Amino acid sequence: MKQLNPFLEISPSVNEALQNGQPVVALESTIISHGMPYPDNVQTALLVERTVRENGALPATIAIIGGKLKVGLSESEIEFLGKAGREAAKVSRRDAPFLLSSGRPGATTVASTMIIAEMAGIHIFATGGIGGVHRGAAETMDISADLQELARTSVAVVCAGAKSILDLGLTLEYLETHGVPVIGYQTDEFPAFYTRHSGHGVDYRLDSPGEIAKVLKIKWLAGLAGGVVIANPIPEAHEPMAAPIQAATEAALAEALRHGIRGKESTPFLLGKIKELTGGESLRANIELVLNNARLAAKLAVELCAADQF
Ligand code: PSU
Ligand code: MN
Repeated sequence: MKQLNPFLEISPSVNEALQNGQPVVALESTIISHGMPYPDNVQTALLVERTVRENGALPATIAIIGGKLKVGLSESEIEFLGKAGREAAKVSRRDAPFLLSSGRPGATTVASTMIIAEMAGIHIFATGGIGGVHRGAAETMDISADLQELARTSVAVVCAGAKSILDLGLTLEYLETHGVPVIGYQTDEFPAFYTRHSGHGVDYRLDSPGEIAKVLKIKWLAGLAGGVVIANPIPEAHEPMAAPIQAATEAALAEALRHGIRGKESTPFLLGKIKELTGGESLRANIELVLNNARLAAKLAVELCAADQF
């Protein structure tokens, strides 16, 4: 039934795992093309895949290539997207049909990765940070389509919270309005991506993958469709000093304003600037937190499969 969508192309190994009810973790590709520089992006993407495997699940990196919604990329496809960088399109829900039509390569954001994961029957997804309500959104209306997708698509997104380029308070309000639960993994606080603390609370704190899997299972069995945010703070050992990150964030925001950067360019521009301003420090943290999310997502996928008996 999954194969009825003529645009969906699931790799043989991912397809076999899904048919056999084995744990699979979805991974996005905008983080590869637009989120990190080459070649760190490719090395990280492959290391994330390996980390998922080492923790008992099969990775399925998602992108739009050759007019197909691809679930499970080969190493050479990951290399291709990493080299393409911003030459690849950044694809959210609205963009997907145009990439399918033109056949051009597209890297999927959290929103479009969720859509394609759900089509394939994958319910756990690991990334770095989700998009959110941008600062000044009352004027600009810049609210990531990721939030709307979380409202409607039944995929749990494991992330390190969201970056403070965003208005984290408004992001949490938006999620509340749209009925998206925010679970803190071993934390009471919503993490701010590079840093463990934001001053904002989570809705529910759960301390083990098993407890989280149980809630996910029950939510979807009970007919409550929609996504879940699982906020997993960067490990203390890899957390950079807050002050330089904060200073770089403010400087990046000011520069974006000066250059009139907006729309889909906004997030990649800010990420690139912060990286530049903090040197290797923010990139190192970024890689560590993604690996940490891949570990938790794999464990969750394992528990979710095990939870099938109830
Ligand atoms: N936040 C990050 N790193 C990222 C992104 C967000 O810390 O790479 C990417 C993700 O793919 C996310 C997208 O889905 O940016 C959000 O973009 P926008 O704000 O334009 O919706
Ligand atoms: Mn936006």
